[in-house]
Amino acid sequence: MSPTEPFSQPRREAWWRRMSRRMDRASLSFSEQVRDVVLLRRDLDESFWDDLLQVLVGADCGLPVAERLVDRLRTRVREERMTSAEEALRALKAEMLAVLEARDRRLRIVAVPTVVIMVGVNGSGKTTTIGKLAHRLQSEGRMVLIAAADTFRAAAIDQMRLWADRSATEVIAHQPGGDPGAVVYDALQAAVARGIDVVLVDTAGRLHTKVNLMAELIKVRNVARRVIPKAPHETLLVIEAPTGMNAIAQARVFHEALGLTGIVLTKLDGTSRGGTVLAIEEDLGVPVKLVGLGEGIDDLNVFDPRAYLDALFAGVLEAPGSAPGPATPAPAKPGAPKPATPKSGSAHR
Ligand SMILES: Nc1nc2c(ncn2[C@@H]2O[C@H](COP(=O)(O)OP(=O)(O)OP(=O)(O)O)[C@@H](O)[C@H]2O)c(=O)[nH]1
Ligand SMILES: [Mg+2]
Repeated sequence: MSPTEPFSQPRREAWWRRMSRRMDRASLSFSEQVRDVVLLRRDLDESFWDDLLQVLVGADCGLPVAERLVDRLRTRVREERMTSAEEALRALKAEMLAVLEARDRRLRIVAVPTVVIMVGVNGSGKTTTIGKLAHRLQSEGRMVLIAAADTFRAAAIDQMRLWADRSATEVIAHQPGGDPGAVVYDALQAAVARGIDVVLVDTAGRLHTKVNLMAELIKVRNVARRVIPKAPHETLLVIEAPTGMNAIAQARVFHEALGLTGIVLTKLDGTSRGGTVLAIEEDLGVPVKLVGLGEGIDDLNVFDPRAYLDALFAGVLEAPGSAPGPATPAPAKPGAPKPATPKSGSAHR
């Protein structure tokens, strides 16, 4: 296992098979549209290309990405003398894969301690993602410490603690209402003293439009740098996949303020907005590194472009070498307790 690759391959494959079932809505909506609009048509004429462009824009690929994909595809179809819609669609999937595989998506766990700050609007899934990530990193043998720097909501610290307890991860917290910078300062000092591998910093949700709250995040980052000059090694923006194209405006502001190193796309289990990944990455040049597909502790993984596209095109094109899964969620393990998922208050401020 490389130091920057936290999740092992076999586990990833099984997880993504499960995911393709959970992505029902995204793949159904995308694949039904593709099937109806594209596959039923015989000729690769002008209206075929117009319809394909519309399907891609409808799936939230964003117009610039959709146009570029269609342009490239048209050239390829001409050069390779393709005649059927199915051939064109296979080539489309290959083009999308090439775009997605060009990015380095590894979590940069490069220093001891590596500092990861999670930011985003209210209720996007920051605390939950930290809980899941702590569990994953700990189970792979890394020592993790959590800084509960969401001091805005009284319940936020308890929520973070509940998650941390599930992976026996220690939390550094102050009183609600305290200075988030001071929490981070203490956590990083403790991490250095104890040789902790990864510090995960939970922050309060904030609207990107609130200038003073964005300034607070910059302050937290600067405090971190007083202890560890190269911190934060990862600044991850947590975005809910169902937000669709509106996420781009949010992401731009966070990126300008903090210089994001990655995106976590949560709630991919409940959306028909399959193309958002392409649009966000194109606009910001920042890779989607992790995805959340549920409220359970194991429902987080690295973003795997090939498996993602297989899930998206399921029902239209079969993934090579894989039998399509049933369109129902996997049954829960008998006797497995449903995890108590600490709920977010999501108070906007
Ligand atoms: N279905 C689904 N729900 C999720 C996912 N990630 C988080 N949630 C749920 O989204 C809600 C908000 O999650 P939190 O982790 O509290 O979000 P937050 O960004 O920390 O919220 P604030 O601290 O209030 O800004 C919770 O009910 C989570 O269980 C996911 O990947 N899929
Ligand atoms: Mg939170």
